[in-house]
Amino acid sequence: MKMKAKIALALMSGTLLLSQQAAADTKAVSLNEAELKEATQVYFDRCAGCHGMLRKGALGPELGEAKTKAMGTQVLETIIFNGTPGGMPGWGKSGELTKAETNLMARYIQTTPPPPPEKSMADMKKSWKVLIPVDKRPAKPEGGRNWKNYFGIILRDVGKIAIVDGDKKDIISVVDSGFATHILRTSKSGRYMYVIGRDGKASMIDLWMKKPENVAEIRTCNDARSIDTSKYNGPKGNYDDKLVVVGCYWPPSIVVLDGPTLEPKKIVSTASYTYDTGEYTREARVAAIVASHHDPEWVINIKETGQVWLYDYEDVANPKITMIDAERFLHDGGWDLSKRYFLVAANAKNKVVAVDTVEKKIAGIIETGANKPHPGRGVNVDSKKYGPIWGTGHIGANSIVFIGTDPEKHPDNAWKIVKTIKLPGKGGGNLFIKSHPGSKYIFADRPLNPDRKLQTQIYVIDKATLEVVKTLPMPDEFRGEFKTSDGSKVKLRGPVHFEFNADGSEVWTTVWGHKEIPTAILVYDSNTLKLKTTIKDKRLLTPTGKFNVANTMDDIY
Ligand code: DHE
Repeated sequence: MKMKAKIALALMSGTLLLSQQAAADTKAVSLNEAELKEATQVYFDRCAGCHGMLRKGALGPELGEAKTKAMGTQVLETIIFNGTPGGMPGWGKSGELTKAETNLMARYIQTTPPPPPEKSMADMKKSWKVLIPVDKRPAKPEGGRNWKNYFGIILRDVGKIAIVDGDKKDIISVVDSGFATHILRTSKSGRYMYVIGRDGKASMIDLWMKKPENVAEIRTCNDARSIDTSKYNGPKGNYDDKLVVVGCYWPPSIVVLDGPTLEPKKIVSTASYTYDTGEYTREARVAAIVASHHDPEWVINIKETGQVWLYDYEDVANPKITMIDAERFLHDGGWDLSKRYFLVAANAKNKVVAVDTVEKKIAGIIETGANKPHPGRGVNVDSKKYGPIWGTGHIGANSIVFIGTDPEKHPDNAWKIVKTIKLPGKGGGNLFIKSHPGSKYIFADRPLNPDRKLQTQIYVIDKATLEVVKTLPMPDEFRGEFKTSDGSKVKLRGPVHFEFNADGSEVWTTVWGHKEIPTAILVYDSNTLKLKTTIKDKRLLTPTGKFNVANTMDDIY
């Protein structure tokens, strides 16, 4: 079979299945010690998130040796370099991997994966540091700023967080965090920002300090994506600002920490059995976590086993866990408008699962009709026509779907798709969608679309009509080619992720970019859609997620 045809077949199949003829072309591959070391690190940094540490697949397809060997180095190289229409990034095209690194990775994934390291409570304790003890921290907010309108902005590739004043639009401080920092969440009071790095390093920033700084840090595991805090205050006790939970990819586990100091309190392994076929799954990773407002519980989504765990943290040493069978492979999601139902994407199955956190059972499982729903936290709209609805976009398709979320007053719409709209142009690439009660619009990005024009636009959806009414192009100054230190030329990836200021009058997005090229925060009026300000600074390197204190405290989206 010709190489082009083999690549087309691999792309079309989505699961990278190959013909026997392709298998006949394979040759044994081997890596020397230095190559193995480098490739293991690159795989961990770039590939394990989607394909799994043990390469059994989740958001991305499984990469078992039999399959990858059958595909051969050249096919794999082409896919790694250019990406796929199903949403795999083109690592070479974006300038993140060189041709040599692409070749190395194509060979590496044809070898047996090395066993990943384990981690114990003793390891964790060794890394725990209280940098500023509780009694040495400010007794009240310092600096006279409106700290509840601060934004924490992830500077992904440099492992830092920029704290930006949402009123004054200046960067107050830039704080170190973990490797390839992923997300942050605030404590219930908003005072602390809790940050998680992909290396499992959790850190906490005190926003009451004149110049916010880290006050404690700990390495909870080797690979993590989620963090949240306890947010229940009611008849069962006041847990505001008391506890923190980290969701680990490897070792697959839940780690509970003390809120004010990050002292480790409890580790619970999530390795378990798939909900449907009952297969033992060592790599049962923790995806999204949210804190319930109805009970002292976290909603914890176990990706590979397809279960949602309601983790009751009242007795920290002896937690109670309600295991709810849902769907594989759970990824990201958010609350409905009432904050009773949690909607999470089982993105490899093109489904959204709605969990009722009061009745502690599945409320509905909805087929989205499109490839790989990826809501971030999703978007909530109180629609005149449909009642409360929640929406998500897709990585592998241009559909945005809206689901009815009110079984009491709008039972005919509950847990059904009430409306599907299409983003203009072909292909998906959407990662995040967001709104706020203070805005008439919903904003959607599309940084993974292969088409340069579609990739660099913001899509504006009218909440009243649920139609795309406008596209906002990335400003011209970020559109050209930029030179990196090794002389190569890169194009900056388009706007990614949105967050609103506290009253919802502004929507902020960022030019994702490249780790050597400073980019910017774009601040739009969320109702007139005018670009109000471009916040530029040489420290703004790869800004990705943005989290406003007031909106994160109260889960507004
Ligand atoms: Fe994320 C949320 C996992 C790639 C930016 N991402 C999440 C959540 C999970 C997840 C499980 C939900 C956390 C929660 O709510 O508790 N992300 C993963 C991956 O496994 C994946 C696909 C591949 C990887 O290797 O990490 C991945 N994520 C990315 C990116 O490439 C993004 C765009 C930039 C980056 O950090 O590398 C990215 N993810 C984000 C952001 C959120 C997020 C900004 C939070 C969205 C919000 O509005 O709350």
